[in-house]
Amino acid sequence: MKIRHISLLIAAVLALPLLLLIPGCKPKNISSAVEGDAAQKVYVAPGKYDEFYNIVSGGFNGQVAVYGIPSGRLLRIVPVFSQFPENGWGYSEETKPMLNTSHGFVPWDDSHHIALSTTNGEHDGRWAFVNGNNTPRIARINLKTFRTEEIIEIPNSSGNHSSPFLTENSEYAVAGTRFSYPMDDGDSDPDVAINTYKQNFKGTVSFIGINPESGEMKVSFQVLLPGVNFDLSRGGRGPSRDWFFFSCYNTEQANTLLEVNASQKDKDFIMALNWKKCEEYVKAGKGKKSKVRYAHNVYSDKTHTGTSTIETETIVLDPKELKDIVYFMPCPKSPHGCDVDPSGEYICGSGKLAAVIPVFSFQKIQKAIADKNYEGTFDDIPVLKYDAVLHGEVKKPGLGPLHTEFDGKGFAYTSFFVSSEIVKWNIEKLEVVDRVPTYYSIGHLSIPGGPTRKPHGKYVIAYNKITKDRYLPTGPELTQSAQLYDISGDKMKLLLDFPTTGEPHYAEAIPASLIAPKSVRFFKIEENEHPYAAKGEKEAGVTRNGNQVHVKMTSIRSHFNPDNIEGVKMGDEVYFHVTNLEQDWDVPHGFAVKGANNAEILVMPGETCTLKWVPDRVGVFPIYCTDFCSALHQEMQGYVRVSPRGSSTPLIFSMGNKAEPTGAVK
Ligand code: RUQ
Ligand code: CUA
Repeated sequence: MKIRHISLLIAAVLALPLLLLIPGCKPKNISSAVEGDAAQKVYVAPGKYDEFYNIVSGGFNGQVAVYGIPSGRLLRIVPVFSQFPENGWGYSEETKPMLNTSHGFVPWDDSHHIALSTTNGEHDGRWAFVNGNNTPRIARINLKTFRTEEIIEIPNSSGNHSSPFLTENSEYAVAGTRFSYPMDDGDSDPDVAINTYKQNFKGTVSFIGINPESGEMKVSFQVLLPGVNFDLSRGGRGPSRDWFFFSCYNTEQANTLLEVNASQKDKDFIMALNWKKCEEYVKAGKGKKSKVRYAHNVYSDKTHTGTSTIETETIVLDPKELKDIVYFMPCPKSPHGCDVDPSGEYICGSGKLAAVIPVFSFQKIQKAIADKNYEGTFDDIPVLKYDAVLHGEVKKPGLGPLHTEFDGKGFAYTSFFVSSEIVKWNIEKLEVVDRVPTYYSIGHLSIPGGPTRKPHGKYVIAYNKITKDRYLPTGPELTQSAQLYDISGDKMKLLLDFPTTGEPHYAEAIPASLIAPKSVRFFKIEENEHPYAAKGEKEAGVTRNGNQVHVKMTSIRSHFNPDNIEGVKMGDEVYFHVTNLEQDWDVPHGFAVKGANNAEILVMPGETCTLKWVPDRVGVFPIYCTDFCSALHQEMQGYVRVSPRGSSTPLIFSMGNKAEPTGAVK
């Protein structure tokens, strides 16, 4: 009897951790967190549109995903830094140059942060910028087409994490290097011992100028900085619009076991940088030239083709000589997020290991600079006194603060990774007014318009790092997850969980009304300047140039022209330049050929895309359309005959002819 009791007890104790993981044992407040009308608030009836576009980085998938809010429905995946076989991005001849870098072709990356263009600090619905973290790059997506139009590599950088945050009028996107490293431009010798970090490693922040009309980017200038880790950043706005703020960790300047060695000091830094002053110094010729190679890739909507140019020079400013461009402010402890409120007056640092959220005052920063109220210098850069620049601290807000967003009504919302919650607090009074749990371990959070002067408010969306038991299990790898909360009242209310692809880091949501009316429906065929475009079936044809065979092919419901091709030989490279002749919305045609070891392509109306195919054997190979385009989609097919090397089969092509067979002459 006794023994049975003990074994039951042991069984119960052993089961306890498991019990905690099953849905019945979720925290009590989960059921109360979802109110009775939550379903109604996120229900977008069939045929109705969502109120917001939510543009979400894909993390390690190197892409960007677009969801509707409040429904959480996935609308589109925009390939950026990663090849995407679904539509041939990075596989088609036109898009391969977009993934070129000074390291060669890099068809993947890790994208963390979205920045939507602003005018006067408000969303203008023109472009979305996103960073490539690993091989430093910034991409620009045109929100008329939801396509990546430009990718620029960031030279003199290693790990483009604090990027691509924007100035108020999108004059610049910023790119701070996460990893400091020995400079490797033409005038430096980067072959140094790793433990000489303190002497030899440097950081940089780059300012990527954005053309106000076309959006085209260029590396305008860079600022050389002490070797620390630059983590996140925000541009100022309103009174602080000339400034940028960056969180810095590893001010210990450790080069190994950072989890211990970079967690020694009680305070690291937020760096305040005056980009307007930098601009003036560049104009006055105070920059030094750095010889460094980086790729600049631009996709043209006219030629439907990307080109990659290798640039060879940047201009670098040195704050050791230009004394009034950079200041450090002490910030407890290992700060991650660094966020500016809509008024531009308050800057909050989120110290991952801090027990408070410090809020800095822009006015006080200006006064401390004017008064030279320094506590010392760090690598010759002035460090302002903490008390002199502090508006105040939010005490005991939670554990592991990461990022803060704003609702425009005087409240800030901070994500807490360790305590898995969103905490709402009053910016002026620094008082916590509400908190809600997240499931689980929230990273970024986003309020529509949260980083602008005029937040759209209404919702906060949590991007969680751990999903655990929230969805049906799918083996060891689980879906990533976002959660939507209503913030229209005093208290935050959980409305919806929705799964996300890749790992969502930052996201921005924007009212649909700023984008939907401008959305491109198709490309005008008469404006197609692709060199191999066939703007009508009469222009279709096949030509040979040495071992290159160029097929100018058209597609229209429901045939290709030509659809019979003979005279291709082993050793040939065949380029299928497919022009979609349709001039109507939502009628793409696909193209695939058997044995192609790149991808299929998906061609939008009015566009030309090229698939390169090197046949590996003699025979007759089918081609077909991969997008179900009409009732006769299955009939949209053809054949390519491949003959042996040196065969005398003439190069012929046709569509709709019952041509006489041409026998191979061996
Ligand atoms: S980060 S979870 Cu790469 Cu933006 Cu903070
Ligand atoms: Cu064209 Cu199916």
